[in-house]
This record gives sequence, C-alpha cells and structure tokens, in this order.
Amino acid sequence: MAVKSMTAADNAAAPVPVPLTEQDLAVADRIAGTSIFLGASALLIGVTLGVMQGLEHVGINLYKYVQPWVATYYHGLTMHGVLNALVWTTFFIVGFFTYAIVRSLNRPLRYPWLNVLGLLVMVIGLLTAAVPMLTNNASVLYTFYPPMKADWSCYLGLTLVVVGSWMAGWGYFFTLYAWRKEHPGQKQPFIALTVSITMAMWQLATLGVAAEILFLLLPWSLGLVQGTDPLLGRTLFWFFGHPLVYFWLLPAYVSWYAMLPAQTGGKLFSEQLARLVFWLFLLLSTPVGFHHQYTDPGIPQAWKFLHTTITFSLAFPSFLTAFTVVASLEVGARALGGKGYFGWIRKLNWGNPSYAAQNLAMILFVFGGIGGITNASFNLNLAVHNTIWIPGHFHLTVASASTLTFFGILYWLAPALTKRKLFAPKLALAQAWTWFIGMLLMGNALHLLGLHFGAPRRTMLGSAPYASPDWNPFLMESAVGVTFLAISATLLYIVLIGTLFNKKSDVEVKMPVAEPLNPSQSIPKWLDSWTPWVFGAVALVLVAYGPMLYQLIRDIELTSPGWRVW
Ligand code: HAS
Ligand code: CU
Repeated sequence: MAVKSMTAADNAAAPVPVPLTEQDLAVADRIAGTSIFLGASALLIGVTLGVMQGLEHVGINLYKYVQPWVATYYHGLTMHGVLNALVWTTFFIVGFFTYAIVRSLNRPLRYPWLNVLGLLVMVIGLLTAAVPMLTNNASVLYTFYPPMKADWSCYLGLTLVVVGSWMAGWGYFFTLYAWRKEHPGQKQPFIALTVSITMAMWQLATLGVAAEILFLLLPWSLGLVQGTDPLLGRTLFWFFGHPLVYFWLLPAYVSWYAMLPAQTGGKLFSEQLARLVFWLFLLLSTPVGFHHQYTDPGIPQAWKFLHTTITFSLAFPSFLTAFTVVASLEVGARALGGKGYFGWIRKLNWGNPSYAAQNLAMILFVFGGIGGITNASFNLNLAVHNTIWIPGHFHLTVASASTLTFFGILYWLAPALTKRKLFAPKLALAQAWTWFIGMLLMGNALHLLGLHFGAPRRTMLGSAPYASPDWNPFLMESAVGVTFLAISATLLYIVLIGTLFNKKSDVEVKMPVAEPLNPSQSIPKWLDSWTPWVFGAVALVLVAYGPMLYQLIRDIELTSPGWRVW
C-alpha cells in the first residue's frame, strides 16, 4: 500500500503550513554554527593529543613539553577519546542536523527555544566535565569503565551533554510532527525523516548510559554508596556504546544518500531501500552490546550468541548502503560519459574537496566494516579483543567513515553558514587525501600489530618492555600515517579559519539535495510510518536485554571499591 494521497477533507482540516523566513533560518543557523564551532574546537585539541600518542609508540615523547596540562599518557588518552569521539561528533551532528532539518521541511523549528536550550545544556555539560578532565581527576578513558572512578562532576557533565542532545532531538521531533500535521497524507521528506530516526535511535540507546550514571556512578562517586558493580556498569554502558557508533555513522549516511549524489550529478538510486536502511538501524542498533563483552564473565554464552546474531543482521543495512550509494554515484558518473565496469569512477567529482573527502571516507569504511564483522565473530573476537587491532578498527570507522565525511560536509556547510567562500579549496582537497593516506597507513599497521603480535590497546607501547623488535616496521608505518594526519589536521584548520575570515561570497551556497532516480516510485506506507519500527525496536531491546538486565540488577553487588589508577 502506498502512502495515501491528500484528500480535500484532510486538506481543509490541516493547519496552514508555516513559512520559513530569513529570521527563522538565522536562528537555526546560529545554533548550527555555534555547535559546529565548539565541536571543531574540541577536535583541534583531540587530534593534537592523538598525534602525541602515535609518536609515543615509536619512542618520541612529546608529553614532557606539555606538562602539567597533559600529566600522563592516560590523561592525554582520555581527553583524546572524549574530545574526538564524544564531543566533536555530538556537537557536529547536532549542528548539521539543525541546519538540515529546517531546509528539508522548508519549515522553521517548531520550538526554537528548545533547540537553543538543548545546546546550552550541552555546553554547560561540556564545561562541567572539562574541569575534572583537564585537571587529571577523571583519567578513566572515554568508556569510563568502573571500578575506575572519576570525579563526580565528570559523570554529571557527560550526562548533561546527553540530556542537551535529547532536547535537540525533541526539537526535531516536534518540528517533523508539526510538518506532518500541515501536510496530511504526504510522505515525510527523506532528510528530515532520517535525521529524526537517528535521534530516535539515540534516545533509546542513551537510556543505558543514563541509567549507568544516575544509578551507579554518580551515587558512588559522591560517596553515597561505598562500592559499585562493574559488570552491571559495563552492560549498561554497552547498551549505549554500540548504538553510539551508529549515532556517529548515520549522519554520514544521511549525507551519502541524500546529498553526495547531487555533488557529482548523481541521483538517489532507490529511496525505498534508503528508507529501509534507516528503519533497520532504528530496529537493530541497540540490542547488540554484548559483542563488546564476549570476554566478560557472568553473561551466559546464549545471550552473547543472540547479540552476535543481531549484530550480523545489523551489517545487512550497511551492505544495502554500499550497493545503493555506489549505484547513486555511478548514475552521475555515467551521465557524464563514464564507461566500463570501473572506468566511470574517474568521472566522479574528484576535484571537489567536499565530494572527494566523502568518497574517500566511504572507501576507508569498506575496511572498517570488514574489521567490524571480524570483531563480531564471537571466536575471532578472542584473537583481537583488547589488542591494538580495535583502535585500528575504530579509526577506520569513527575517525574515517564519519569524521572524514563530516569534513567533506563542512566544505560546503562552513561557506553556507558563514556566507563566505571556502578558503583554498586545493588545500581542502589535499586535506582529504592526506587524511585518507594517514588513516590507511595507521589503520593497516594497528590491525596487523594486534592480529600478529597481540600488541595491546590502551598502552604506552613506546616504553613497553615486552615490545619486540618485530613490531618496529608496523610501528613505523603507523607513525608515518600519524605524520600524514598531523599535516592533514593542520590543513583542515587553515581552511576552516581561512574561511571564517574570507571575503563574503556573492554566490549563496545551498545544501545539496539528491533527487530520486525514479521520482514516480511510490513509498509503501510501512516505510513512512513510525509505529511498527519504534515498537519493534523497544520490543527487541526487551527481549535481548530484559532478562539479563533483570538478573544483573537482582543480583547486584555494590562491593567493588573505586580505583584511581593514574
Ligand atoms: Fe565497531 C568495537 C563490530 C561498525 C566504532 N567499534 C568498536 C569500537 C568503536 C567502534 C569505537 O562486534 C571500540 C569500542 C571500545 O572502545 O572498546 N563495528 C562492528 C560491526 C560493525 C561496526 C559489526 N564500529 C562500526 C562503526 C563505528 C564503530 C560504523 C563508528 C562509526 N566494533 C564491533 C565489535 C567491537 C567493535 C564487535 C568490539 C571489539 C572488541 O573486542 O572490543 C558494522 O556496522 C560494520 C558494517 C559495515 C560494512 C561496510 C559497508 C561499506 C560501505 C561503504 C561502501 C563504499 C564503497 C566504495 C563500496 C559492512 C557502506 C565506493 C567507492 C567508489 C569509488 C564509488
Ligand atoms: Cu559495537
């Protein structure tokens, strides 16, 4: 059944659509610009620390130059993970989505104050968490596993960042809801829908970390209870931790499906498939957290196996994405005269930094994705878990598929927000390629170090007494990659700061929007309605987590004392 068309009666009852004025756009863009600016500032510190870590592994110790700001390797590693993986991503995504949803719906935010408040709460949270982190009172890494114990203000700050991002999501839901009332019977615009699905997934996922912090970590760090239960803490964390990675990925997918084809003359190959992909992510993203806990005792194998099975189902929408997005780009390249099985690839818009960055991100994700499937394979996981293979995996995913795509988005979004020309597009292109080469080298080296030698993750390898000389070629390969990344990050900030101060552009930069290849293709109702997917997602979480969580909570033992291991 296709989405029903509007009837005269529907139309008469519907509220009049609210027009989008320049002032409405200015409000949304100010939220977007502030959020992205803060995210990019966090990333600047985060990547600098990353370069220091990479060079430490080949014995170049830069930490002595940054005392006391970065007291130890682990102090730096914590800030690296939090600033890059949590702060940069969340602030960028909220900014990008706020910009995109009003354009997609051609309607102002329903409650702009809610989105402003959301950003404010995120900023207060960031500042609250920054104090203990900068002062080395929360060096518990970005996963903050108990029984390592941080200062309470760190947990509170992170909670506020999450609550602020919830508010941003509520702001989008109200806006989409208002649009639906005003447009009865019309299918929801693709970008607004996928932005909202991503945020709905995020609401469900973050319940895990909210419960972990509110019921376990905060009372414990405040001294209200004496001990904690690490297994319950980790379980609640990974309830959130896996869908967190899709919160990073889906904004990139929004761009790959709905924007990138337009940047190379392509069309969205199948809107039906694209919608199905996002609904599947809502359905399947959360009940898979045990694939991070294969080696945890106390969780029966059967539950781990169930999560393995759901994880493999969850790889399916990414396979669909590989097919649909590549087809969407190929349409464009062939229209420009591209020929042959692979010859068309040359006709893609490689000269445009925004396009090139995102296509390079996709290529790195092929390797990141394959590594993910390896990780998920229960017994193969034993060979790589807690080795530096895992940082190899996540630098090809969050630091490449997501982050390099976000850079590509910034190359049109920064000019759109600032109304200034992109500064030095050639440097931007060089930035994309150096990031690509850097991540390729570092990613390859870290995977091999983990797999062949069992080199551990979260470790100062440069001063590890057990490090064997056999590791050196790979550590060197990684250091060369890190050097490329350092150059790339420098170029990024030259381009971004240059754009901020560049002359005003006379050409207005707009959000690229890919047209569907087959506009007459109707969207079945089940691909446009929320109810089955939301209920399905909640039900699956109850089935896949409910009994285990019940058991862990029933048998809770708040006996583990807190550790300050730094
Ligand atoms: Fe993962 C650990 C499994 C995807 C991030 N993952 C991590 C950690 C992070 C992370 C941060 O099962 C470390 C957490 C920690 O600190 O402990 N991951 C998976 C699986 C997938 C996956 C099955 N991960 C991601 C994404 C991330 C991310 C996405 C961030 C954005 N991951 C795991 C597991 C662990 C794990 C275990 C725990 C390991 C352990 O032992 O601790 C899947 O979603 C991957 C599916 C993806 C694909 C690729 C599709 C390719 C596409 C591109 C097409 C482009 C083409 C090129 C063809 C199947 C869509 C076109 C070229 C042209 C020229 C046109
Ligand atoms: Cu995962």
